[in-house]
Amino acid sequence: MARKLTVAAAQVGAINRDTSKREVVQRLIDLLQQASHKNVKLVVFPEATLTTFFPRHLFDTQEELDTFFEHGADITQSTDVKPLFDEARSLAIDIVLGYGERTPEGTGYNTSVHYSASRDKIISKYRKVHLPGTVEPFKDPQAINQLEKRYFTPGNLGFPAYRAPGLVSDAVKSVSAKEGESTVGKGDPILGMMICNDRRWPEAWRVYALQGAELVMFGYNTGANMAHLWGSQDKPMSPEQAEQEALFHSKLVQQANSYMNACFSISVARCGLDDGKYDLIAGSAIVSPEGHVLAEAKTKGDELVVGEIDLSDCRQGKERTFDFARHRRIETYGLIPQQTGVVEPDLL
Ligand code: CDT
Repeated sequence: MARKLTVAAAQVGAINRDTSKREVVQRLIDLLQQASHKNVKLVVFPEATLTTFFPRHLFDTQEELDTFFEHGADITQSTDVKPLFDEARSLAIDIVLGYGERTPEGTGYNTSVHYSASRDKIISKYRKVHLPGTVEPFKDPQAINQLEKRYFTPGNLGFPAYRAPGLVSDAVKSVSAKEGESTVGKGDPILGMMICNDRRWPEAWRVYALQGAELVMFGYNTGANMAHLWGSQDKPMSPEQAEQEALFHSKLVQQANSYMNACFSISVARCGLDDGKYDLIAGSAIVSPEGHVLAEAKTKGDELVVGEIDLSDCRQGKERTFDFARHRRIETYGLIPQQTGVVEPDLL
């Protein structure tokens, strides 16, 4: 049974430190309008879409830092961002949006939400689990900081897969399911969100796959030349080589994990040269459950990457090579939830 859906990665190019949220939101609305002309039903925006990637900066005041976050319990009502949700509703397009979330209690999270146009509300929220970087800035003034561990708390919502209504036709619902007949692979799409660095961690993908995820979506801000974090200062690379390497790893983890978890994935970059000096990779892509790139960005700026996917293509992997119920051997995986760091065998 085909379960077809047209999706898009809405890649967003350079955003400077002083670019206003209102200006960014207008660019996102332009991308949404392009999506509407291509019959797209689901658009994924990047990590921390609304501002420059602020964790690279150390701020003098909490007040200034707070301007980069969204405050309040419901982002759909946030003054600067509401026009985006209004546009999504009127175009009948679901959106996934990353942003800095400041909770009413004052905790900062790197967050992503799925807004369902048919329900006119947020149907799922994800908070980034794997925060990269450091708490303190690097001593080297030339280094580009990544202060996510300073500004955000690790996500406390786990990796919650969810079903999104209104995206595929003829989805079997709990009320319409026939008694005794399997509903596996016939319901509304099963989705999961991650954010940037999470994509490099197979545990995150596997937890979604264990919930039957058919499409994993994530935005990213990945430095094109982050020698202090990647460690490439030990093996000097030209800026061009460093960018190619960062792009290679980004595609590698997306293609490999899509294949190993038999799911589609959409990756979407915040990219380009922020403030004329902070370079972020592009490379937004839609990848199939067999690990093939179906569509990818051609530029390093605002660009809509569109693909038609058929969620029934996940069945091949989920029912054969990666039929977890038949082939996983959980009696041998005990270390995974027991141990964080590496413990090597005793020396000989
Ligand atoms: N934004 C984000 O998570 N960026 C990270 C940088 C990692 S630096 C080791 C990424 O995984 O792309």
